[in-house]
Amino acid sequence: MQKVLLTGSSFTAPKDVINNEELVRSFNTYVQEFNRLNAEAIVEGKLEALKESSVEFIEKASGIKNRHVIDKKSILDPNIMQPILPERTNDQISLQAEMAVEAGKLALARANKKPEEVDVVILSCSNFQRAYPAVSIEVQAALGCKGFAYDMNVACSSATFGLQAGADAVRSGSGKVALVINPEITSAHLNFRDRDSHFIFGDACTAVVLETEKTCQSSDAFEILSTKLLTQFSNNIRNNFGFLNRTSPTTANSLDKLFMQQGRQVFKEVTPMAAKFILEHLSENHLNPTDIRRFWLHQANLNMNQLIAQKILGKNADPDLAPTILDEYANTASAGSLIAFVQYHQDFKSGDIGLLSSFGAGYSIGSILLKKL
Ligand code: CO8
Repeated sequence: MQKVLLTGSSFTAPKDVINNEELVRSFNTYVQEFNRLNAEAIVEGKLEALKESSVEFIEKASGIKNRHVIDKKSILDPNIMQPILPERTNDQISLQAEMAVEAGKLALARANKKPEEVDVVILSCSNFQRAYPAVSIEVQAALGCKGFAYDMNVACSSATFGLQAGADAVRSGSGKVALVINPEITSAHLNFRDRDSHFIFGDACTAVVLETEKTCQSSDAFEILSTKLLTQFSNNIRNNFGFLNRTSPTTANSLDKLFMQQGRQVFKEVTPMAAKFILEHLSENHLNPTDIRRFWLHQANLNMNQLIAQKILGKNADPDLAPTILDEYANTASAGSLIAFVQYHQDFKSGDIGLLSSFGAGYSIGSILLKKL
């Protein structure tokens, strides 16, 4: 079997940063105004008063301190509380494609590859900005790549599932060089008026280049030793946005068309599932947890990652073994574990093995074993 290599990786994030203090200040201004305007109904028991958010809760419950977003100003405006991203004309590059092109170029440069050497482009993320033509085909054209392109979505596991799809394409020979990109505009599908989740997400984009040894010109390559994926249906993380919404006008804009989750339930169910899955993957590859130099885990919640690492290793993991990036970038959906990889792999020596893992909506779990060449 052909060895498939990961030969370049990158991530980009918008310059705008919102810290917890700014986010909570805006949220609490909205809450106070809502309660003031509805004071009578609240006193009469017809309406429940909204509760304020707190920086302490956010940091303790999630580990998140900052998030990067495309439009800070509108998100923080208590009268708007969402990004405002004006629609572009059809002859302009679309926002999501623009994001993907930037990260894609960076990953290609690191892999020492020209865009015309790429013949598979996969855009894999939690939300696509339109139904068709596939955003990936726009990216393929903007970069000048050859071959074919397609979009795929497995929510927070989109990067690991995309990686397997790209690796399979290269291994089978349906393409020679694959570029897998994860442009996550999470802020557009987040309900910034929801106290339980307003702090969770940030925008970012990651990209990787996959190819065989025959074409590799990278000095920073990893062999993809093995990939393993799992899905199991759950409604606990759900977003009902879709093309049928307009056919049900009374519910077309209801809150379930944004991100919704039973966060506590997700935490309880996904943590043991992910730990068991990773242990199975290691065992199938005759590896012990102690053989792994670093775990680049999905970045949704710091406590969750610490518990998963503890279940895998039987002890707490230090930041060198399981690094965290969600303090700065929050949950960037599928991009999270790859941001951790991009930031924390330069110290790997030849032969070192790392494990990249995602978990989230679906439920979906992905685990990728990477060995430094
Ligand atoms: N400020 C102050 N207090 C709060 C706040 C707040 N903002 N929010 C809740 N509280 C209170 C609650 O009211 C509750 O109070 P009480 O005990 O009096 O009832 C208390 O704090 C505890 O609330 P929770 O039980 O909800 O808090 P948790 O400790 O469970 O923490 C988390 C909440 C952080 C959400 C946590 O449950 C978590 O991280 N769970 C895992 C979530 C996860 O991994 N989800 C994956 C989703 S991502 C994914 O799959 C991709 C989807 C696609 C993305 C699309 C873009 C948007």
